Amino acid sequence: MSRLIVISNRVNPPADTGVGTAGGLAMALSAALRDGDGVWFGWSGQTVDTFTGQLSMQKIGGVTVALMDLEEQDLQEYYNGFANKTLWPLLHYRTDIAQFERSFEGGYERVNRRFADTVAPLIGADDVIWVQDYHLIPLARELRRRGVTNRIGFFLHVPWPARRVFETLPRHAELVQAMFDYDLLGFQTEDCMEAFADYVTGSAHGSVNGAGEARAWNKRTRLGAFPIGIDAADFARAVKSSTARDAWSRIRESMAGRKMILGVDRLDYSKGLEERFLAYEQFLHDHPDQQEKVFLLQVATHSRDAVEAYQDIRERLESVSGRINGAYATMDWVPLRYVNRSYRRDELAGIYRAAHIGLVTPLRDGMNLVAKEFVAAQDPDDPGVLILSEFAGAAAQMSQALIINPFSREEVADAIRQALAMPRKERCERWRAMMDGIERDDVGAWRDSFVRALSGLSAANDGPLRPTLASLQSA
Ligand code: GDG
Repeated sequence: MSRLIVISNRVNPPADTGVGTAGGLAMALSAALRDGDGVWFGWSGQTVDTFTGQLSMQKIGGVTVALMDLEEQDLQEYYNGFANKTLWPLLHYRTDIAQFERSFEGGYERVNRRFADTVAPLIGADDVIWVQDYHLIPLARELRRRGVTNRIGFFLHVPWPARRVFETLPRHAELVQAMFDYDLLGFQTEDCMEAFADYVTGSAHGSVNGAGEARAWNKRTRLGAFPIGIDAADFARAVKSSTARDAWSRIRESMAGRKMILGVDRLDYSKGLEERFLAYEQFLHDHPDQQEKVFLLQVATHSRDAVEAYQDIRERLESVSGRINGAYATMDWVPLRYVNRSYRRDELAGIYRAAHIGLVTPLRDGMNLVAKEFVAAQDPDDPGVLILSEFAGAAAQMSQALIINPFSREEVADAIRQALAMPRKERCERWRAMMDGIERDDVGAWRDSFVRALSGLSAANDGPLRPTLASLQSA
């Protein structure tokens, strides 16, 4: 029997969907695998003195997981190193802070070999393998070297950058060449897929045809855009839970009639938090009549604390938020509530619902699930307004949001003003159009469309597909 084997760096499904974790990939994968007969393989998050390759199989929150431990050196060189100090900034256009060290690269290759050694014995003849994200780009090459001939697909959760940006990575061609050992490469947006195609034709002197077939290094693979969604039905349940209702009441009470602008992000420099704070300051400056009538609640959960760039952004945010509150706060009004703790997922649903504006302003983002969760949590009869960065993958699907350039304080400040004044009828119309898309293109649809394209099944009885997928499968 054919199973789906999903492989990602961390395997951390929430034990209870109401609790959740901060991180888009974990939420999406646990939703995609829950109650199916698939297996989710990857790192346990634990380190040991010497790598053993031993697997621990468990069932967590309805998902079968296979976990292995890594060594401390792996954590430093592969995870904190190549993944989070080299690739993450590079893929988010931050060549200024990307670090290139050979030890990182060596650790990355070693851990990818360890993943391959450990998972290969689990793979049955008919299994379909789906590798997730930038941590594991060379994994298909390692599996092929070990004789694995199964279908293997790869999905990139983060952006694929412009060609000349990617070329700043030393030995970039080796990494892309390894991607040609996958049968299917999935991107969040058409834009990212086209940027990859541009690399193939411009840097690798290969070709990409109209059906998404890419050829280079005497190999071929398929390209497709598969925008990820949220578990809309599960989120609707979370919004109705008593925990969500309690959180809603608590925050509404604390609002004292003021309007709430809300940001929810992992504390990451790609999320544009400093620019967001400065844009909000601009809004307060430009609209003195609005002071004391609004406040910004920013929930920013600590993330990747071991990486210096994350310590830097934390310090900058503490300083900017302190300055704004120092300049504008009054006896009974704090303009910026900056919170570094994380909330249960169902509490978060209640907080989203209480907000008048969702402020989602990443400088670069593969998709951004917060934008979708914010919309999914709204009251259909009186929804809040989403302000969304044009550089989030979500903007390609959510054109009814107020789309802004997050680098322009004035543009973001104007959008806040527009959102606060937006009539209910217009809010409802924009919300309905976005909500239809969220319900239709949910995480199940994302999984099914990717797996179907990878398995090469006929789309004839499976309803409409996006044009890219349709052309992929008829090719
Ligand atoms: C990567 C890509 C892509 C946040 N704070 C809390 C909390 N969260 C949850 C949110 C959301 C998730 O974390 C964040 O997802 P995003 O998609 O916004 O961002 P990344 O973590 O950077 O995810 C991204 C995603 O992968 C999926 O492909 O969209 O572009 O960068 O679900 O709700 N959850 C809880 N408490 C918090 O305080 N429980």
